[in-house]
Amino acid sequence: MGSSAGKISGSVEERVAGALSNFQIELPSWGFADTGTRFGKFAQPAAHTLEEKLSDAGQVHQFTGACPTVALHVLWDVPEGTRCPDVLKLAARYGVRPGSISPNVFQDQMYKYGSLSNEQEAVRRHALAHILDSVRIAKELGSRDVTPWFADGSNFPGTTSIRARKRWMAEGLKRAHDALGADQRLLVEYKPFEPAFYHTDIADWGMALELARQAGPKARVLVDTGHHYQAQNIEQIVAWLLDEEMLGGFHFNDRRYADDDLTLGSIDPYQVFRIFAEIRYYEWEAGRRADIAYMVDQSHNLKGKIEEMIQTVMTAQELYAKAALIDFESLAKAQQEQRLIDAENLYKDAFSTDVRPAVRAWRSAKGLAEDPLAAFRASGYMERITRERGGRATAVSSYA
Ligand code: PSV
Ligand code: MN
Repeated sequence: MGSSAGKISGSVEERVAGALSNFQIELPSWGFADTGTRFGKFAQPAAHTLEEKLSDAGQVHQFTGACPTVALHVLWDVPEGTRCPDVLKLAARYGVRPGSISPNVFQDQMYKYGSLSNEQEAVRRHALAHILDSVRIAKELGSRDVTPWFADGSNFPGTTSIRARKRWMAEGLKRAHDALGADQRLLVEYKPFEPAFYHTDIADWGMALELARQAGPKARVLVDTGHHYQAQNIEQIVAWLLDEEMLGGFHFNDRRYADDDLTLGSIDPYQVFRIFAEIRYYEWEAGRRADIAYMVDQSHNLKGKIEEMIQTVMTAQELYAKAALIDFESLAKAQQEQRLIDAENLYKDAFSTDVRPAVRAWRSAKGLAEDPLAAFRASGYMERITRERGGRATAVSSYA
């Protein structure tokens, strides 16, 4: 077990630098958009156009150096008639590239009772056509991952055939998979509830895994950290998917109750650390990097959207750096010898190490500002977009 490639050696600074140099995280375009809750929106100079979203995401990348790609949602960002070369040009102007591509098969009226799992063949066909179109868009944008998420499910017992829906979903995903280019991947996301509250067609990681396997060799599972029941052991799911070589990526966020989309690590940073620890442990054993797309899936209305993304990336970097400090050789030995306290303390020592000085040193060495948040605040960007976009932002003053 363990290869020389995976040996833990070097100072904290060196280990942190080694880990962070290989750690990139994708930003969601919708995290910069003018969103709120179903009770209303609070005005801030959010992005209204794709150009504004790319510009805001470009700021996060400029100051963190860790976010070169932006996840796009087809309906919101690349609607019919959009020319992909124009999107590429726009992204390049702001120093980023298109990342994963999400089809949207949940907003149109026709998807009231589902998309790929809908009882009506015509709706299934329409949803598949949109997903195939998304695969084409991904190809034209040079995007590797296609990341469909399905709101499919039902709200009341007995109202639909769960087994038939399972087969339709499997069939649709297989067709989508077969349209992928050689280097592309289909990442299957699961979610146990919302907007469907009785059953969801892809409710958990086991269903996603089975569907990904049936779809074909380019399909993997996408773990959105908010899409689990309370108290679920997410790092165990991660460990299983790694061991099955089926973990494709993450949608990161934190949660207190349900799919709250709170800032990563704001509620339970130790859980994020444990997830990263499982990944680093796997990589140490395998002697190679796991092929994982790290993505953020958060959209905020109270914190400033750009600042919140910078905070998220900084938090992810710190927690990833802490996990990189675990001495896996000693951990494996302690596990083998059943020295529980020693094993657990290896986690706790790494988690309690203040890695911020090492992270700052890494940023400095890369020519980045040591404190990306302060640097962004000093840049004048917020003042500029507040002037430019300010007039447009309108708070919703009442809710129904
Ligand atoms: C659904 O809750 C989800 O997590 C999916 O990933 C969507 O693409 C995303 O949120 C944005 O609505
Ligand atoms: Mn998600």
